[in-house]
Amino acid sequence: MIESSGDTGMMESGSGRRQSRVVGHGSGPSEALAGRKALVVGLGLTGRSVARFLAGHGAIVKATDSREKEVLTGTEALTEMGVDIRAGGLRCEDFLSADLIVISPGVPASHPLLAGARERGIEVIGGLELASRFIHVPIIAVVGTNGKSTVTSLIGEVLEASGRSVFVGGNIGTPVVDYFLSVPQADICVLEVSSFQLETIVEFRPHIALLLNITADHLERYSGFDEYAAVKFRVFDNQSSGDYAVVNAADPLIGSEVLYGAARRHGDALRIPFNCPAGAEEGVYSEGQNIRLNFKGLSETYAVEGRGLRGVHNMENAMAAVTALRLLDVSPEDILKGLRSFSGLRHRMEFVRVLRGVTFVNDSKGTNTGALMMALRSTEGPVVLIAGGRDKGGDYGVLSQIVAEKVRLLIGLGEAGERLREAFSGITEVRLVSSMEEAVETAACEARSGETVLLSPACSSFDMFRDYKERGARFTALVRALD
Ligand code: UMA
Repeated sequence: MIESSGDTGMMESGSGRRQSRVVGHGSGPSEALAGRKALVVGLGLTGRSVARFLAGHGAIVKATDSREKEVLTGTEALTEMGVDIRAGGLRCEDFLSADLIVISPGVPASHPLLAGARERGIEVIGGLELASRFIHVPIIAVVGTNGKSTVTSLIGEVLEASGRSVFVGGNIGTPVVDYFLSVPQADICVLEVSSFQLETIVEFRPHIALLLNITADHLERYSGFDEYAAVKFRVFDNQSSGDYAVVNAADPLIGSEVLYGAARRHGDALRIPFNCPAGAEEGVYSEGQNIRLNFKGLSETYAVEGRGLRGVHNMENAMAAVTALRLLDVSPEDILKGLRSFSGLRHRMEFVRVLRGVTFVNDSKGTNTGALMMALRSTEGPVVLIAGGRDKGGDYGVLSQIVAEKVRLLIGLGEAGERLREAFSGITEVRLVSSMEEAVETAACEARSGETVLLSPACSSFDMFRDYKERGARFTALVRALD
């Protein structure tokens, strides 16, 4: 069913404005998209996949990027499919001549060029919204400031091991629209969903939405913490009875918005709280290394063993994942097997080596203050911390106490170095360095037996590296080369 502008096709957009719906539920992509004039904004991973999908279903596609064509990758294949590449800047005329605009997560929904398009009733959505209109299998959406990738991977791995055909994607690295490349098409979708992706949802309705935690992040993009948090809660808004909202009961903001009291809002899904106080009659909680699960008449215990799920934060991650897996009818035996065999994620509290009694840990994926807090809480003994990178506007003050307790030396790296020095120099020793080489050399020289050298930057990597993976790989290689 294709609906063009007109009363029946009008709906709220991510920006709250009314806009027309070009593609809708109930029709296949070719039926909905053929002949439509689509503009794809951003030619990174998401934009390239979206452009391929739209062109493959008969849309007339332009794809634009602020960067010059020479530095973009993968555009030749799109040109061969008939996609008109408009590189080297975003132009107003491209925005106003489209029926449908699909933006990449890195492009804020508040981008000024989108306002004019919306005024004209042009639909503006993201890849998550676009793909989900054509995905007719249950979607599990994992949302939260930290732990998303771990929970997404754990759910995906256990489902697959239990014999289900699964697509795992989203913010974790595979664009959601790539679901349509899986052959045969998976019968369940597990998606890591970022706040950037949620900015542009309209009808996106996951069968199970998990909200793990909310702490300050991406304050360079939002007016403040409240706006960032409000975007995350949108994941529940289109859910109805028969769907599930799996939420962290120990997070006061999540509790007041989704679980308790008169202010409770956000959709009609059945709430399943995890991280409840021990002994809770309804919900999920931890006791030592065990998870106790009491809901929908179930009363079960799961032992969380194995290297991949160490640390307090991982107990919370495991509680969330086990809850979703039980809601999906995965057997307790398969879940226990999965908890034992899960090996954790690369660059997330990844053990590198022990040298002369010093343990080296790579947490390059820890790109905000909440992640650093969890990393420090999960590390035993004194820490030589390597932090810094591109500052994201977070308040380092929230880390004062834990840094005072655990960090003997802080090695500040990259653009955020000065802010780190200001925040922590009265609390612990701070030294600024100008490269990862210097950081590792200093750490190796200064750390004593029994201590941990932890790379957990609390910042993004883009001032010095392509991404957090390159940063983590450099750290790991340098640490392995130490003698
Ligand atoms: N661009 C413009 N104009 C702009 C902004 C961006 O033209 O105003 C262009 C850039 O020049 C670039 C392209 O857009 O060519 C990049 O698009 P993008 O930033 O959306 O990146 P993708 O490669 O499409 O990757 C995105 C996610 N990136 C972001 O959310 C920033 C990836 O998450 C995700 O893995 C991928 O889609 C697949 O789904 C990364 C991320 O950093 C890991 N996410 C944030 C986080 O985890 O904190 C939210």
